[in-house]
Amino acid sequence: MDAPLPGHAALRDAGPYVWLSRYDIGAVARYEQVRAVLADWKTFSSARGVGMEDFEVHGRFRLPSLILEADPPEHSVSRDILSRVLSPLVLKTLRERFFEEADLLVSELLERRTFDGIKDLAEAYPLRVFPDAIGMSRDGREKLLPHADMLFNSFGPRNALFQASADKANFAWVDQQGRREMLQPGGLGMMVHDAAERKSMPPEKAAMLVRALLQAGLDTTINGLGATLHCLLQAPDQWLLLRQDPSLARAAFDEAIRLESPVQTFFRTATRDTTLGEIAVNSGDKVLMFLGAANRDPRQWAAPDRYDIMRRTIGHVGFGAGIHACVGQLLSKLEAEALLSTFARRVRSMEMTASPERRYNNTLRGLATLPVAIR
Ligand code: Z7Z
Repeated sequence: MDAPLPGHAALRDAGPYVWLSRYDIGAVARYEQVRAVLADWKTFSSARGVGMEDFEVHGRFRLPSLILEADPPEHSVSRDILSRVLSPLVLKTLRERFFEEADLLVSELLERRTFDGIKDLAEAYPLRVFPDAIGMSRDGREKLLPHADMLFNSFGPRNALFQASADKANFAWVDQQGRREMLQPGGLGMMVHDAAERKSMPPEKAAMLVRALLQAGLDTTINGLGATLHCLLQAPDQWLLLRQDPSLARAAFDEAIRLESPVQTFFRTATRDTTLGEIAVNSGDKVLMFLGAANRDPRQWAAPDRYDIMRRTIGHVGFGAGIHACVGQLLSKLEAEALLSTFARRVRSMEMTASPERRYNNTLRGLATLPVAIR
């Protein structure tokens, strides 16, 4: 069985709130309690960090995000700006371009016949459309993925994985990319600046919101696309369903997000004494939410380990829930729809040509390689 799954089952079965003495943190792995923590932002705060470190105890390792690591009312201002910029109306303007790029990429892959489903598809597609949609400069885009790898490692312990990725990341460069003068007119980045200005938010803060898009929008979507391809390769019946009806592309993506949960974990900090499933939670506890475990909780899902693109996936926590639910999810779903529906329309058959290799990160779950052949 896949490595984390027995551990997740043990955590769910151990109780509604579990103490992890090795790290001195609390954890929730059942669907009901993960939802309860996500829903109650007053009791389970993000402002002291959503990684393992408590900002009030350990200090801040860099400027906290104005949206991820904030509570209302500060959070609401940032959220409002980003949700306008990532609204259905704005995303409609990207649609045609996203489908054209998908068509070009699938043509190239059909000509090659064999390729790496991670590097050549799951990474290649977002790298072609996402930085352009933001309007970021051409130079240095190859720094985005090493940076994201470091960032998602930084939410976990300061272990060897984190250290190795930190050595390859360039913080200063990424911080620069959000500035107005670095961005193309008409892109989402510039729209963030314009919306921020209307709310009298200073330009340095607007730049941090653009940074949030760059940090949060690429690696997450990549692992979601990689997970979908991997799921489809392992479930030929579901691949057939998708080929027969490519309009199921979004459903295939959403179900892969539920099943594989590319973002596996996140933390909150308890702001008062409370209970979870009648177990005491102490004020100041760091609470680790196992999103991936909740998304396979048999207390919530029928046949939770089955990839079923006809399933009602509503309510899964792969994009979070509550006030911090992924603000960019419509953008990621548009990328998925464009790429996967085009792929399903044009590819007649596909198979894995070797075993995939896992990629390791303290927060993200995904693959390093996925060798495939298509016709
Ligand atoms: O920089 C940011 O504001 C930021 C926001 C969200 C960075 C990362 C994320 C993020 C974290 C996105 C976990 C998805 C999952």
